[in-house]
Amino acid sequence: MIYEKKGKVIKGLGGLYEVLLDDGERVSCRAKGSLKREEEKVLIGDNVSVSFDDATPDGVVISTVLERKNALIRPAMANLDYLFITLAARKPTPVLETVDKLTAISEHNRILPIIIITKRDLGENEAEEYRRIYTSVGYPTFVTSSDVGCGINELRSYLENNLKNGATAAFAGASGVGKSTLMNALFPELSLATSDISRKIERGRHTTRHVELYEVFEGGFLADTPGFSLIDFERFNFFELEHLAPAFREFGEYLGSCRYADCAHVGEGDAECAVVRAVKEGRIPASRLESYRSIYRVLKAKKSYD
Ligand SMILES: Nc1nc2c(ncn2[C@@H]2O[C@H](COP(=O)(O)OP(=O)(O)OP(=O)(O)O)[C@@H](O)[C@H]2O)c(=O)[nH]1
Ligand SMILES: [Mg+2]
Ligand SMILES: [Zn+2]
Repeated sequence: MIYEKKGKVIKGLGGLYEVLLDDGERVSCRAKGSLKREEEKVLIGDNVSVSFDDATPDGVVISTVLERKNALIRPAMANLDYLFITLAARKPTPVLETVDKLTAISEHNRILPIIIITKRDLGENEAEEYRRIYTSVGYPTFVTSSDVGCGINELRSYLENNLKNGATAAFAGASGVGKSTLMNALFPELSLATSDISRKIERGRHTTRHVELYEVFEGGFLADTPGFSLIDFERFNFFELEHLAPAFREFGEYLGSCRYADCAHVGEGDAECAVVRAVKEGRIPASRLESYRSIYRVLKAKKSYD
């Protein structure tokens, strides 16, 4: 007998996927041939149909990927509602441009960015500086220390209130910022592997090596993901040049007010550019405009090649 069941892909390693079926059962299976090609590859977070064929021993396969809300390249996941963009107050020193690339990619994909600043115990001033930047942009921002246990309860309540009815979230950020450590502090039953930065270098840096979704609270999903150092706009097509300014939400109220309708906000004159003026008056963080300009340059150059 052949029959189908629906479920959600929660893990994938070496072509073997784990699917949490809607009836609560978990199955381990491969994807059918056409879903192995790069462009149609199954992603963690995908809602899928699994086909069961009782007549053959290997008769369980993912047969269809259901329509996606969104799909990200870094982390490679589908159907995200929230992205917990994680940076450390210190160790490693954050690259705000990477953080801002992640907020822009989230905005473009209609995923709500949430900023998490970890390791407050190592740099209170830095943590406050980053908190100011991202609260002024308008993102929910949490400052935590897994070492001394601060900020954990607030974050847990936020998750409890927002991660339900299948809502899906993922931690993303550089290797060593403490994503797995924080997930363990929030949900001790997960017991995820973590390791310090010097040991990471010995082991080839990354401790977490695959994306995995965990069911937390009632029907909410949260993923731990491997850290990355670079979000390469040159190599990957995250979005086009015209999508860039709208992905910086705090620019929004100024976008119609520049002197020239086609202003790209890359000049220095605050008489011409309302965004530059807002930065000079302290209404937009300078680091955000810098990140915007750096991504702009890459997307602009890419556009002139084609
Ligand atoms: N002082 C301090 N150290 C922390 C804190 N959170 C995590 N760490 C340490 O930071 C190191 C890296 O933590 P991990 O949780 O493995 O980092 P990760 O982001 O999951 O790294 P990858 O899996 O490689 O992406 C570990 O040595 C942790 O003990 C914190 O709040 N304060
Ligand atoms: Mg990890
Ligand atoms: Zn402008």
